[in-house]
Amino acid sequence: MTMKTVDVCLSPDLIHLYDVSDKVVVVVDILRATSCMTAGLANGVKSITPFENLERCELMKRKGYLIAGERNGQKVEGFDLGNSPFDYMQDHVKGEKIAVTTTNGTVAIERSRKANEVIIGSFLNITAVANYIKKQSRGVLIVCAGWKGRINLEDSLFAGALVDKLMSDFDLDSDAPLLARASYLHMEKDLLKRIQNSSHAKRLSKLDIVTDITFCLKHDEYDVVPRLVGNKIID
Ligand code: 3SL
Repeated sequence: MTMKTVDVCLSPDLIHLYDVSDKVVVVVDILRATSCMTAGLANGVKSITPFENLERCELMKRKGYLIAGERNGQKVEGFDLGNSPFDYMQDHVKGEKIAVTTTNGTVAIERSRKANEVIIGSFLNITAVANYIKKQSRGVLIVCAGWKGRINLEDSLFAGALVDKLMSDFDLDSDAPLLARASYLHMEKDLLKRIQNSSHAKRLSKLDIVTDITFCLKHDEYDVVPRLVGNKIID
């Protein structure tokens, strides 16, 4: 029997190198888009519709959606929510439909649309995601959102942590999973310190959102597995 495979795409700009049509794609943007989506759906948000384009996202307000958005880490003026997981955990968002646009996370989701299935990963739901993937018959590609086409530390480390959980059931499709896993195993003991040193954590620290970073690194807070169904991400 041929083993299923797992691979890691370290930037959405590299996704053209992969045939995702028969794959489960796990999109990850630890700081902070996919952590927000995980926390929101776990806390009762009805659905989350991702947009690459800010103006298209804004138009959803007229259709009764709450609109969430961030550019360069900062909340978009006039939007209902920013890109903090705590925005997605407020009482008034429960049962609501959210339309969201972010600098990298929603771009990575858009570019993964050709996949057989797209799911949303974060440290907050990593074990639930691993267990879900193990039950599927297809290979897996972990797509890291990175930063404007560049590779980042936190998404690569999540990819390594997920590869580590999948290794007994999956063959590795390239060297990227090996690289990501080795980095994760090297840094897992002091993840917060390591990630506080990353370029994006430094960017966010200037905005004084250290609490968000600490929260986004918590493992297994939730057991939801958000999935893209049509245009909506639902639990
Ligand atoms: O790029 C993104 O999608 C965001 O998650 C970035 S930020 O953490 O809100 O700055």
